[in-house]
Amino acid sequence: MGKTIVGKIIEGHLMRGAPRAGEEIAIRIDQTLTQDATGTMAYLQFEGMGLDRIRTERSVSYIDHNTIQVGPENADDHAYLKSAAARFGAVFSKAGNGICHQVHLERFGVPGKTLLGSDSHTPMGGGLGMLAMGAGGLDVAVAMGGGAFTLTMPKVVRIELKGRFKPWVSAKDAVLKVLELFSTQGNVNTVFEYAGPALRHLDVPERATIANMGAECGVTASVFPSDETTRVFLEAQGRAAAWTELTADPDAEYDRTVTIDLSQLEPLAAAPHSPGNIVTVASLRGLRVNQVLIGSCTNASYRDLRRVADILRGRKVASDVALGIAPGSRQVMSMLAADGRLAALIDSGARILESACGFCIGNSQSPETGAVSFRTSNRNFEGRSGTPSARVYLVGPETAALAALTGRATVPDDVPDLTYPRVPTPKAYPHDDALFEFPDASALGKADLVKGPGIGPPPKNGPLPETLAGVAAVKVGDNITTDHIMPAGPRLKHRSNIETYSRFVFEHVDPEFAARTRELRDAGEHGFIVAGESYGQGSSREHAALCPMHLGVKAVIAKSVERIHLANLINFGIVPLTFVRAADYDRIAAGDRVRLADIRASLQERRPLALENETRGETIPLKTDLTERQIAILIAGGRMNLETAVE
Ligand code: MIC
Ligand code: SF4
Repeated sequence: MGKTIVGKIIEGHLMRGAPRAGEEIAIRIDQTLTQDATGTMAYLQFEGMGLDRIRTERSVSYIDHNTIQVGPENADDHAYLKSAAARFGAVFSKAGNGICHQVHLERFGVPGKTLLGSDSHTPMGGGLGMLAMGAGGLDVAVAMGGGAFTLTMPKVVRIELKGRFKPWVSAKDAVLKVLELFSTQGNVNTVFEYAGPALRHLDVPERATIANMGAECGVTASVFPSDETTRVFLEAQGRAAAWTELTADPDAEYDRTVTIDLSQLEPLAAAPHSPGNIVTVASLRGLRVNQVLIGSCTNASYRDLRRVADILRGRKVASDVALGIAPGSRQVMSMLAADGRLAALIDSGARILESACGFCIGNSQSPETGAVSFRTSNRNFEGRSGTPSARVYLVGPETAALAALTGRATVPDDVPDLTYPRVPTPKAYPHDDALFEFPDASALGKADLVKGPGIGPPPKNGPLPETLAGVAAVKVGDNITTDHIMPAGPRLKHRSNIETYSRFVFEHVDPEFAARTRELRDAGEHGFIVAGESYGQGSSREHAALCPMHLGVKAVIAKSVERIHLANLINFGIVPLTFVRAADYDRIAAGDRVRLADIRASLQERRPLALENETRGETIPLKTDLTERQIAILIAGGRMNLETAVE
């Protein structure tokens, strides 16, 4: 039987297990990336596990999330990460170099390699034919130390692309279509593998946009073949030697095949407050738009911004719209500067923002109360923009540029005098690697670690108690994202200080949660989180497990839990459980006294699990789908407590 691309990469990296969909496997990781908001904890854990140097082919530590630097916390983290990169042997990418995923694609990604990143949009590397996956910082730390990455062998869905985009329609609309077809739920342990005649017309940055937002469907990765287009891109980046061809065998078997005809697509948008809430821009026509932000790892390539500049050239942004543009990398910014398009953007009235995550993580550019904001980024969770009442629509760069000009949701028919600018694939990308610091053999193992006052060792959990007994500390609904659990924006600067950051757990869902749960912990009670479907979707931030752990949470009981968050819960010793009957969700209320007797023995002996709701005098059957390895981690109270964290 022929092999899929995913099958080929996994086979070449398999360290343990049988690559049959649904089974646990462990694979070798060739490259890792971290960013500053998750990387500080990842490197602290690397240190905490006693690891001495990086053993991957390439590990890069990016500074891109926390570049606002109000107060010393962010800069302290940057200084620590710089010193850790020198000591342990990572490449350090300074602030100003750009967003990790965009820069990694440009300068380091290699087709056929595995990439593990402490950021959920790491799958963007799939645009280059990598098996690129997001994970919690602890899993990435283990991979940096040479340890295997354990995952569930995914099902592979083939997405066949045919046809060609009409003018004003682009890669973002294609991936919004994928989101419409697959939604943000129910795609755990699946990989999307792209194929079909349309690939000829999609260059690497467009493929990367599509791979990037697979994360919103919850898939493990999205993978494109490595073909002539990939070779041309790598050559233009001065990295021709990194190219290898990688395609699926013609008789490869897929779990399912879906075809999308790009020529049938029209401009789409993800409406508030979910990336899966897909509507046509035509259905929004005339909607007043207050703010337009173009950037993020999804849509800030040279191709995207060149087109935006050509649309805006010689025109002015509507007087009641704020337009901000954040090029994805320093490379993109300097290309726009060199060809005069940066000037066209400035002349149009755009505010040029730093090449960083910035607005996307709610770190800046919060819109006015009740505003409608059109953004080219990938997440529009309620409140993520920093303005709880804002309505954020995710759109492609063309739709964003038109809205900036007119101040309204605009379809191409509304602007018949505008010609759609064509963008040729660049023959050469300028590559000045001056903002990277490459490891220097003489500093390896020697460079001093620089730790500001807020940077302490990561907290550890105790072993799992025999019995869990306490209170349902909070009850939340479906689609709770890691942004709900652990807000970013202004709170982001506390990422390396768990004691402070944990005060903000569920801040906007239940502002009393942190104080109440901490009190319970101090009174010797265990905290339980009760949730609906798809708990923990969104980011890879392990703080969404680490901080609840610090507050004494011992178990999450949900209808379903998303992949990366599930792994993070286990890594920090929080038991993830699901209802046998989804309707039993209604049989627990916040504040109920609950008990899971003999949890250690029950997990080890794989006995049926039952939650006693002492307040109601009822018993609720629960289940887990944990492997031996995961049970061992939970019993130990988290992966940091295992003697051999690096397997
Ligand atoms: C995000 O887009 O939510 C982030 C910020 O990039 C996160 C990582 C983080 O929380 O630091 C992600 O996607 O994993
Ligand atoms: Fe940064 Fe936004 Fe991409 Fe996350 S989604 S890596 S915050 S640009």
